[in-house]
Amino acid sequence: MTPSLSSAVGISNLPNQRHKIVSRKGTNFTIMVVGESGLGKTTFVNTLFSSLIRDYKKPEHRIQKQMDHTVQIDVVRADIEENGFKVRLTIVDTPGFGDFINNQDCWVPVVDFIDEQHFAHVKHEEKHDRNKKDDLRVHVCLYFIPATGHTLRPLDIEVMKQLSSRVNLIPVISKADTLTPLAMASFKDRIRDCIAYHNIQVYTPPINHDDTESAKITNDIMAAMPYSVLGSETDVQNAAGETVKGRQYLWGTVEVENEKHSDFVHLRNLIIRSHMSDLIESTEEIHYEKSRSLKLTQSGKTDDDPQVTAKKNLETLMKNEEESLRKKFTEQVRLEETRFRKWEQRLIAERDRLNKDLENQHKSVKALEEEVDELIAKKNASR
Ligand SMILES: Nc1nc2c(ncn2[C@@H]2O[C@H](COP(=O)(O)OP(=O)(O)OP(=O)(O)O)[C@@H](O)[C@H]2O)c(=O)[nH]1
Ligand SMILES: [Mg+2]
Repeated sequence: MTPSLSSAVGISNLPNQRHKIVSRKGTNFTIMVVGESGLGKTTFVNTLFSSLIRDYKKPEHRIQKQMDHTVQIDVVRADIEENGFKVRLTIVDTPGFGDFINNQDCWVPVVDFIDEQHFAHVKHEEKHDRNKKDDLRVHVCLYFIPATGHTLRPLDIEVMKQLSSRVNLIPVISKADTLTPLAMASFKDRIRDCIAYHNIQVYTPPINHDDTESAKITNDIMAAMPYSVLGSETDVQNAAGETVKGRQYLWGTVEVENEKHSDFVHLRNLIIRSHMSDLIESTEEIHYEKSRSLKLTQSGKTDDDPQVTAKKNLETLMKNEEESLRKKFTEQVRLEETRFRKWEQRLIAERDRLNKDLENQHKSVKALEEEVDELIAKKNASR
């Protein structure tokens, strides 16, 4: 099944994406937020967590970060589990830069963190230590762009370039409520042009041309990039009188999960639902492989080393096995879905038939009643 962009987030859908061997041990998924100070990164982290774990049965799994100026790289986690599938969701919240007169190299601690996680994993793989718990390789990095309405600043371009060579990068526009829809649309256009001009490699989902529906979803995802986001930890009343997370203004209310107000829901679906699996795979296959080769070169080994070749062959074998398992599972889900749809259709047809029968019975009862009334009237008249 191809997940629709607007469909609600359901943790129970995670197994559809990453259901392989990890199902027993669980899978790690790490998101990182980066950007200038005060753009709402920490607020966004809290908003995302509360929207994901809202109805979660175990209150201890609710994790809330203290709101304040973030001064060091902070890690927030939540273990999400449903139907036996575990996802260890981690968000790496970084201190905002831009507070200093000279912001040159402000991105160094952030990219160092990403590199260190990759290198630590190479080391741990070399030791065949499969029980290492703290795998913090970043699968997706959200870069917060201030909603200036102009275009990317040289600092944004520099940081995004540095990040995109190491990690799946998704640019987001912070505080969507501070721009009008028209200003937001042209701001997005200018950012897209700037990204293309500077050849910044932002995350692009793979397009499956054989599946027109999923190709359309992917195109829609790319058309909405960079995503505008909203953060709020406050409950407000929307126009329909419902209590929602949002921000209240004199002129009205902006709602975090209203698709007309920001791309929050689209972005959440993309990273947590529809493309989590691809973000994990591309991190392993592209970014981690790059770091691994670099580490090998640094340690004087090459990919031709017999030990390295044997390990690579084993990895390829395991990857292929995982891939075939994944395909088998997806196919099974698809068949079950089709079976369910058919059953649902039969049920609807049966309901319609019964309704029709009921209607006909109702009509004949009515006709009989009228006949009885007529007969009574005639009888009374003949008296
Ligand atoms: N208008 C508006 N304000 C927001 C939004 N998100 C966060 N804020 C406000 O922006 C301020 C800064 O938010 P933080 O989440 O601390 O920002 P940060 O990016 O984590 O800042 P640093 O930790 O210094 O890097 C707070 O007063 C938030 O209430 C938003 O979507 N719209
Ligand atoms: Mg912060």
